[in-house]
Amino acid sequence: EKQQSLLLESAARFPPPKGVKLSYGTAGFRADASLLESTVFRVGILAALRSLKTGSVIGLMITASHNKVSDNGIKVADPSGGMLTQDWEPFSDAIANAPDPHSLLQLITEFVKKEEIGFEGRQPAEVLLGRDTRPSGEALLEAAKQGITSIVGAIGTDMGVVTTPQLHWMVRARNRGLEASESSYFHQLSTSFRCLMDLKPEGISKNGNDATLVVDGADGVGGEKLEQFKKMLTGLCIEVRNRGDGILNEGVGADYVQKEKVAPRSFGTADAGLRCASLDGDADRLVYFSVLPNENNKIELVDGDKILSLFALFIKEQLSILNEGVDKKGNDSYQARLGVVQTAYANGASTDYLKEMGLEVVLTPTGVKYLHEKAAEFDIGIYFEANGHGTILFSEAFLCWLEASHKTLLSTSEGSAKQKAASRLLAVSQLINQAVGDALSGLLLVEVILKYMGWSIHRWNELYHDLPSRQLKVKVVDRTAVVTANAETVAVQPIGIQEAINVEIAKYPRGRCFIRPSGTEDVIRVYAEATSQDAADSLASSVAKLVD
Ligand code: 16G
Ligand code: ZN
Repeated sequence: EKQQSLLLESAARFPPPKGVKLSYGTAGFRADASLLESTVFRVGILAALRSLKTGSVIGLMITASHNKVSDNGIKVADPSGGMLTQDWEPFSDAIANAPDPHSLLQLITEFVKKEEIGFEGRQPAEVLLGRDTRPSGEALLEAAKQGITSIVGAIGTDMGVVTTPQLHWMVRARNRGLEASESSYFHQLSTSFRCLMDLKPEGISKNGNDATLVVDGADGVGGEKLEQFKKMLTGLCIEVRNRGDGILNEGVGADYVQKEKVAPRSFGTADAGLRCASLDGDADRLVYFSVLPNENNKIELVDGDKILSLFALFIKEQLSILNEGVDKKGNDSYQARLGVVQTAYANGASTDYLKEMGLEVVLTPTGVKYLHEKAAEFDIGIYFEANGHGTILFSEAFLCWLEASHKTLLSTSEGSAKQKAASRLLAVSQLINQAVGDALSGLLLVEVILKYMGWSIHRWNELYHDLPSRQLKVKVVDRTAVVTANAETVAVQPIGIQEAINVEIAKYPRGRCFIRPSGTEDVIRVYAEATSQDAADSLASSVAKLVD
């Protein structure tokens, strides 16, 4: 009863906005910040319940990523540090839209019963809270805290302004009994980075990548953090621009650079040829680019697909060093299953390249939760969206084997090629975020690999040539009218539309095109690819007409 009155009382302080229906979407709730207080409060309740249910620490991140500064959002990190389990999404939609405190209480009571969530005898719920640099973040974080503490005994721990991947990393660390602070995060990344830098092969020519890396911080949290962190990085010189003086995500950031294919604000022809990178507003996306000379802000874009290809190349090389001379049935060998996961947005040339490398390539629908889940099925699963969100996951079984064999190699053949390959893979598993895509750790791994290969950004970009592509969006009354299948490559509804799309595709050599409802905006997205930009443009626009 105490619990019930506490909930009713606090819910009364956060009335939902009238006439707005919110949905958890691909990556949590997102809307204009002024509409979100009650939603965030309610997600606070959900996080406390999730913590009770799992007996673990849960995370809440207040961010709207690459969206405009007046927007905000909230997403939940599960005990592993990954996204909230999909089974709880319907409950989060339901409570976000409950019209009044009583209906909210009723939904919660039913859900607690159904999920058999116990309140007594357990350790109290604990939720780690973080937010990006948006001005609305502070008040929303307070609302989330009030939601958490409206569950008796639950604690909300404020981690302050952090990147999304930092918060996910902290949740994961806490649940593994490790210290969850920003300094332990920086320490782990810088230590594994140094280890990898020390393991560079001898005699690799220094091929132009000793120059400074110039980073666009999107005027958000990532730029701020990198400016702090770079002092801990030996052997890498970084200049951070757009550290927060300008408007968040406005003409800056990974989303802008990847979609518009132009240099962000504060970059221009004076930077032509330099190795540059761009983070998004909450630093979970990363793309590289290089400004072209004399071409008003045009760039050579090195997107998520190419980061994935670079990672895959490096990991595959280390695995083959480890397996050299070991026959397939060898006792001390471990045939690690390496797999890569992409979405339909991956450039067709990247998929061809990865397949030619002999890799297993799997497609999933858009959204980190799908890619992550798939990648976790491999011993080493590398996933990336073309937009720059991705990471590398290592299975526990493989890491166990790797640690053991690293120990044996250390005692028998210290300094051997195999021992170094094992050290490198272990360091990568420490460097790269195991919870979610992380621009800061991804950037460090890219830098290490470029050093290792002795490659410039141009050499890297030459791995394969992107097919020209075009993305369009079509505003529609009801985006749910489009239903897709096969990782969004086929539209099964409206009936007949796929056949019509196929007729258009057939007009272009190497043409590829798909449509899907956006998970974050009221639009249908169109993606088209062909052998020339004109062809990709015209394929996209003729398919967009079919949707309209
Ligand atoms: C969200 C997703 C991102 C996806 C994008 C697609 C997460 C953490 N983020 O930002 O992975 O690419 O949505 O947006 O899952 P769309 O559905 O509007 O095209
Ligand atoms: Zn983001």
